[in-house]
Amino acid sequence: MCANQIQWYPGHMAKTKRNIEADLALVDMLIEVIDARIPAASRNPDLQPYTGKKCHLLLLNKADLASPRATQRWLAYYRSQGYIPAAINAARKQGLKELQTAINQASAPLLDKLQRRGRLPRAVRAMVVGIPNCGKSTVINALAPAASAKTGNKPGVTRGRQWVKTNVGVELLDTPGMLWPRFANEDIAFKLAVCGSISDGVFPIYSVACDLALLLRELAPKALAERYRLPELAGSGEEILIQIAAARGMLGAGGRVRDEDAALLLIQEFRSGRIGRITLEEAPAKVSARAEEQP
Ligand SMILES: Nc1nc2c(ncn2[C@@H]2O[C@H](COP(=O)(O)OP(=O)(O)OP(=O)(O)O)[C@@H](O)[C@H]2O)c(=O)[nH]1
Ligand SMILES: [Mg+2]
Repeated sequence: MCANQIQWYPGHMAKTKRNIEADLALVDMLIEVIDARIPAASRNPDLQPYTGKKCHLLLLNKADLASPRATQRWLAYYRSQGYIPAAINAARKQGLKELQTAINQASAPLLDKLQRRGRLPRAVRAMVVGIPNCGKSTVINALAPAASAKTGNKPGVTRGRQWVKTNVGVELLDTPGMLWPRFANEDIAFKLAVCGSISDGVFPIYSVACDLALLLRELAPKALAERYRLPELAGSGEEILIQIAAARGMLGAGGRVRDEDAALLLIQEFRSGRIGRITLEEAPAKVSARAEEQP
């Protein structure tokens, strides 16, 4: 497998990083949008230095594509780590009440401080940051009175910064998606690729799809078998792709099975949730029961 060859850090991301660092002085709060299917791999290590310095809200977006139970465990885990987390489906505007509660909780200390100093309450300013294509602009539009931020189903849609006013007491700064120069391991690169945060042209689609087939067989064998009517799930990733191609009638010249088409299909259908609601990584096990009970 050559997912370890995936390293994608286009020049504009270094600029995004510089802008984010400069703009941090202007905001009260960081809203870090992560992908609920990969709540660890979608966290940018370059943002770690700011954790604790600003109110830091962790938003598990695309929760509609993730396993609800796994999402609950991730929320409990991040709560136990001192974050204010919330899970939402920004595209359908679901979970906005929870998000509002999280924003209120995160901004309460700031508003208290203003009041103590005799200042008038003002809108809280938050910077929305995260990896490409995780739904930052969609989150902003879900909170704004009208769709203000450009969105699109590929990484790199937002190019510049943009302030958007909302009617929930917060002003949001949209930022371009940001990755980091070197992924710690190939597993992270693989997960970012299958969830759509790395441009399709930059990673080896076939080998990533083979790995995805194996991972789905491990995590959601029933959903995988049912989606493609696969009689058995034995064999390598390549063999599963061949079975998918055959089941879908993907045949080329001379009756050759077009497993490269199956590779693309598998990735696209995973991304759109057609195979099922699947979280690719589990929350660390050590979560106190108390944290899990909290709303
Ligand atoms: N299923 C699902 N799709 C979502 C959700 N939120 C956003 N999307 C989709 O994800 C894609 C990316 O959304 P954007 O809001 O453009 O993502 P972004 O993080 O701003 O992307 P960049 O600006 O490219 O970094 C779009 O096709 C959205 O419709 C969600 O909660 N669920
Ligand atoms: Mg955007």
